[in-house]
Amino acid sequence: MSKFKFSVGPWNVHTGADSYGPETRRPIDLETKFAKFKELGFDAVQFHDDDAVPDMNNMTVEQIKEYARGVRKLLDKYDLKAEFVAPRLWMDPHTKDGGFMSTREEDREYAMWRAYRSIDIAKELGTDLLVLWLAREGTLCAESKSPVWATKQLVEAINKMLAYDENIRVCIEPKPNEPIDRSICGTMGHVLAISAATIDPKRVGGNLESAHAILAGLDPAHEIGFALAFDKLFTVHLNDQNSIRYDQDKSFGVENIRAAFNQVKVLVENNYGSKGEYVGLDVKAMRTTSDEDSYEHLANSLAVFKALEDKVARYDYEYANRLIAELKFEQLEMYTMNLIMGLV
Ligand code: XUL
Ligand code: MN
Repeated sequence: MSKFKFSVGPWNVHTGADSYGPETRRPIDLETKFAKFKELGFDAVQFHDDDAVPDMNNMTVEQIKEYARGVRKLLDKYDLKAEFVAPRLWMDPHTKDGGFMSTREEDREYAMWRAYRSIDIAKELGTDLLVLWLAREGTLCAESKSPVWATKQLVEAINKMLAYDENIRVCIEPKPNEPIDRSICGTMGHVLAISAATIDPKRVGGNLESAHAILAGLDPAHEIGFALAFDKLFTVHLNDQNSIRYDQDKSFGVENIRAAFNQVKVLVENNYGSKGEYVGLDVKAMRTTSDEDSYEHLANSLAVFKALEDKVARYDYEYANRLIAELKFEQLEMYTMNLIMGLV
């Protein structure tokens, strides 16, 4: 029995289309996904603004809120909570050059409109968490914008969100690149610096995604630990990634089981979840997966997480601490490996 609550987004069950190939699976409607999420043992759903309210660009503020109330009813029907809402700022013609950091004022205003509407939707869905994955906030051409100006634009945009709603918490999901070349806020360290510069730092934290940390050449468990040390880990996106290449969103633990073990270990040791935080998954099915197996990667990721949680529960801290005191790290490493391999 896990001590954690789990969440996932509707985009984690998708049609298999990628930049170089068309769809390989049939689309699945939101309610069917909710029912299956519940059956698999998830407690909450993560949303992009337009996952919740698909045609929001062509709706009034009141229509958007009304539609979101309908989604809340659907969540209630399956006894699911909403974990967060994230403005999807990377698919619109207005955000060709980014949103909050676009060099065009009208685009920045559009990005703020989506952020405000995301806050409205979050309130209707019953959550106080807004996630910002800053997809196109950076440069494709290094000279196209000043990194100083762009960083200040982000702080200003977050300040406006904090002022718009006194309860909203803003959670930045850092990623060093893709789809842009160089991002402005690429790691958890950047997130904490941005947080400190806002008008209400305690309401600004981070969402650490394993794959994004690996893309930055960093260790996910250490990035999680860094955020935890400052009370800034508002949520996580656990998954896996085969080194520094395109963002793969593989099932949790399938590339590097020891790194996955250490992510679970740092979460357990620091009582993550005690303030209501969810263990979020951001995993993608392989393109070759069939319609019938559309949810397999979610079930697998949950199974790996829970198995590693059991391993952490069995971790012999007395023995480990003795080895640490004597600097016997070869033995400590092998003890950990043996535990993971099921040999102790
Ligand atoms: C993209 C990514 C997003 C965010 C939500 O790399 O991780 O799915 O998690 O906007
Ligand atoms: Mn993510």
